[in-house]
Amino acid sequence: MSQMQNVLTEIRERIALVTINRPEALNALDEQTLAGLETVFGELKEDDSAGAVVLTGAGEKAFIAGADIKQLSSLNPVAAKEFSRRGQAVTKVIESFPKPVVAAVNGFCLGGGCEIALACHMRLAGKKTRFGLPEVKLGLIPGYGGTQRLARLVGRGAALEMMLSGEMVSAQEAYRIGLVNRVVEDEVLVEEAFKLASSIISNSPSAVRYCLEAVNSGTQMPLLAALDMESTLFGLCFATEDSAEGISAFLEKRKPDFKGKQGDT
Ligand code: CO8
Repeated sequence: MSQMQNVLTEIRERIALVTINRPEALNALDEQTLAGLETVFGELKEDDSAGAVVLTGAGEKAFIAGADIKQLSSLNPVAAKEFSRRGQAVTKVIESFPKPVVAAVNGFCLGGGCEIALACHMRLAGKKTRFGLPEVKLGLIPGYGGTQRLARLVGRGAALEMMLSGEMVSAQEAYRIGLVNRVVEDEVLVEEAFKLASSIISNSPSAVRYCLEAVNSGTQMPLLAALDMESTLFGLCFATEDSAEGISAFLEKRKPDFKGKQGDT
């Protein structure tokens, strides 16, 4: 694994802990940090020693306090569009990652940081966490997918309230509107994210991958096409050793030993 100053990676118990590491700037996303995230996720995709990712921010104050506002100050409209596309590319890498990505959201989760959290597959928040899309206060709109992913996750009304007011919401409010899966004590946030990731990776890796694919691709399709894709993926499960093992283990009343390999068919 590459080790970068701004993005740290450590693999424990088959789970990669990826930490955004710019605590002095509340982990704001500058170009180097975005590139670091892209590199790390690229490497983890190919790394069989990690079956899931937990993403968090260094220090106690912030997950990510947004895009680096200093870097935004010099942009013209063309460069700003490119800047938005660059961040969107990173959110797409995370969203379409073939292994589960759990955000352990600690402290401020604002702007581009909230958009990175939205791209993760699941979000756990510490009690002190605060979410917000404050871009309107800077004369901007969210540009790393926030206008689209937040509305799809929590619905138009709640998403527009956050976006148009620019105000932060508490972890509890984020839970109420469906922005986070769960709120836990701040001290055990990463541990809880690991527990969730660990329970997921005890299941069939190929089935987990197909679930992610079905939900990620299917939610962008008309329902009938998405249902068709679900059937195709369901069929493909039967080309894996995992389905044979999972079904046999149930019938033989034992724990399955999943390998996550494709079968011959
Ligand atoms: N960018 C750069 N530096 C930051 C950022 C940021 N987003 N957030 C905090 N910092 C820095 C501060 O400048 C400060 O640095 P220094 O010590 O050198 O002055 C350090 O982090 C600590 O911050 P504060 O002293 O401000 O800490 P407070 O506890 O007083 O306040 C807040 C914490 C409330 C989080 C405050 O820092 C804040 O409001 N930050 C900005 C939040 C924000 O507006 N985020 C959205 C940014 S815009 C965005 O993300 C757009 C994404 C899409 C872009 C599309 C491309 C065009």
